[in-house]
Amino acid sequence: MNQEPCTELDVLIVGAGFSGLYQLHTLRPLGLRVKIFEAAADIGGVWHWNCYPGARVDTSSDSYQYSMSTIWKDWHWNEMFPGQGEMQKYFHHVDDKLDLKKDIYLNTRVRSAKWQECQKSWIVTTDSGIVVKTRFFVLCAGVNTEPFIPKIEGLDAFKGACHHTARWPHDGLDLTGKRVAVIGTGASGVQVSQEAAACASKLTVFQRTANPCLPMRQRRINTCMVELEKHKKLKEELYPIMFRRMLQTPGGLAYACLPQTTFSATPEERRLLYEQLYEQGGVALWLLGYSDMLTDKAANDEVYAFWRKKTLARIKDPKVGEKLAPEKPENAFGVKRISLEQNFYEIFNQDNVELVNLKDNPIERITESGIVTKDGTEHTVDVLVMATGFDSISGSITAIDIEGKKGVSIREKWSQGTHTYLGVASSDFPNMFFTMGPQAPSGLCNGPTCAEIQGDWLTNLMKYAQNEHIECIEARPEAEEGWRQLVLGVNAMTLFANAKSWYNGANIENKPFEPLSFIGGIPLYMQRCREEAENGYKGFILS
Ligand code: N01
Repeated sequence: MNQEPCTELDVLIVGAGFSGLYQLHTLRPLGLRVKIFEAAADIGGVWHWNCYPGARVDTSSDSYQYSMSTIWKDWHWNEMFPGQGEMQKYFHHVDDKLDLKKDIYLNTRVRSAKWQECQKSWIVTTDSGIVVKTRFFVLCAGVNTEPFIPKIEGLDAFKGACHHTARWPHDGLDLTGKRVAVIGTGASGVQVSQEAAACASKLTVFQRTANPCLPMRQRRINTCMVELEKHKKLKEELYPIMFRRMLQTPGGLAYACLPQTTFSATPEERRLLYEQLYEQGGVALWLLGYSDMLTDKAANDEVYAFWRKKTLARIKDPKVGEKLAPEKPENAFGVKRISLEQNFYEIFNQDNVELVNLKDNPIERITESGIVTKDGTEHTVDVLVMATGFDSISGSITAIDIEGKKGVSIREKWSQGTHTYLGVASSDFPNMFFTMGPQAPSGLCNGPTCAEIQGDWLTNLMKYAQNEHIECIEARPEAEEGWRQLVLGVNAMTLFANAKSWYNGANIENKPFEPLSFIGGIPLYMQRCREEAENGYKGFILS
C-alpha cells in the first residue's frame, strides 16, 4: 500500500474497481500525477465488498473481464460464473500485470470535494485526514456501492448478527446450524439464500416482490492440461473477435437479441426458441430472444408465461409457487435486473426453508431476537441478512459531499433529477468526471465494457486538454439538457419506463423516479461520444 503523503495531483480517481483501475492504467502514459483513493482494504470494488456466502458473478466470465491481452493471455477462469474469491484473484492478477497498487491509497474514503474557482482545482478530503488538491476529480465509485438498509422499527435492537450483503464480515460468518433470515430477493438475496438453505437449521426468506430468476447453468471450465491448452489457443484466436463484437451489442456483451420480432415467428418457432434459450441458461432468455421483448408487452408476457410454467414445475407447493412466480407479476419480465439462480426455487421444497411474502404479511417490527410480521408471528433468528440493495448508480457520487462552482452540492443539483452530459460530467462541476455513473450505459451494460469505453474516452479528453493547454472542462447546461432528453426519450420507448427497480431509482424513498442509465445501447452511446470528440468537445466549455 502506498503510504507516501500526496498533496497535489493532476488526477484523483475515486475507487479501485473495474473502472478506477482501468482509468489509472490508461492515464499513466500521459505522464500525469494520478492516484486512486479507495475506501476498501483491497482493490476489486464490489468484488471486495460483496463477500457474503454465494456471492458470484452473473455474467459469463469470458465477457466479464478486461479486453487487454496482457491480462487475459495468462489468466484462466475456473468457472463460467466465477465466485467472489476467484474475482479477487483476478484483480490481484490485474495488479501483478499492470503494477497498479503503488498508485492506490487503500482504506482511504473520500468524504468531500470542493471546487476552487480561483485555482481551477478540487480540494478533496478523506476520512483519514488526507487533503489533496487535484486538477481533475474522476469518480469511478461504482454502480452498486452504497448499501441501502430500510428503516424497520426495532432494527437497532436486534441482538443477533445483522449484516448487509455488501458489508459482510471479511473473516466470514458461518451459517451452519443457525436460524437465518434473509430480507430481499434480488441477486444478492437469491445467492445468499441458496447457500444458507444448505446449512442453516432454519432459513426464512422475506420477499417483497417476486424476482423471476433464470437458471445459471454454472459449469467448470476445462481443467485438465490438454483442455487448458486447447482453450488457450481458442482464446488467442477468438477473444480479440469477441471483444470487438461486444462493442457492437446493446449490452456490451458478446451476444445480442435476434433481429426478428416475436409475433413474426410462428408459435412453434417461438416455443422452440424459448426452450433453447432456457436450456442455454444464464441471461439467454432475457437478452437473446426476439428484439421486441423489452418493448412490446404482449411479447414480454409470452416469455414470462413460459418462464413461469418452467418455474412452477420446480416448486412442490403451488401456494409457494404462486408467490415466487405469480400469475400477475408486478413488473414486466426483465425490466428489473434479471438474477441467475442455481437451485433457488428448489430450496423452498426443503423443510428448513420458509418463504414469507411481505405483500400479504408485512414486517411489523424487529425485536431483540427476530422479526415480527403482521400476522403476529415472531420469526426467531440468529443471523439477519439485509439483502436490501443499494442507492444505485448516482448513490456512490451523492454519498460524497461534492460542492461545485456555485456552492451547490451534486446531491442538491440531482435531487430533482439527474443532469449529466454523456453520463460523464455535470455542469457547474468543472473538471469532475464519472464513469459507470448516471445516464451512461452503466446499469444495462457489462461492467468491464462500460469501464473501458468511458475510461478510454476520458483519457482522450485529458490528452486533448493537455495538448491544447486547457485548464478547465465543464459540461454546457444545454448539452446536458439535450442528453437528458435523449436518456428519458429512449427509456420511454421501452417497458423499462415503468420498472419499479434500482434502474429507475424506485427502490430509494424520495429519489427521483427516472432512468439512471442510458439504455440506447453501446453502439449509439459510443457513436455520440465519438462525435463529441471529433467535433472538438463542443458540448463542453473549455478554458
Ligand atoms: O439488490 P436489489 P441486490 N422490505 O435491489 C428488497 C448486482 N449484483 O443486492 O423488489 C423488504 O436487486 C427488494 O424488494 P423489492 C446486480 O446488478 C450482482 O440483490 O424492491 N424488502 C429486493 O428484493 C443486482 O441487480 C451480482 O420489492 C426490501 C431486495 O431487497 C444489483 O447488484 C450479485 C425492502 C433488493 O434487491 C442489486 O442486487 C449480487 C424492505 N423495506 C448483486 N427494501 C452478480 O452476480 C428492499 N427490499 C454480478
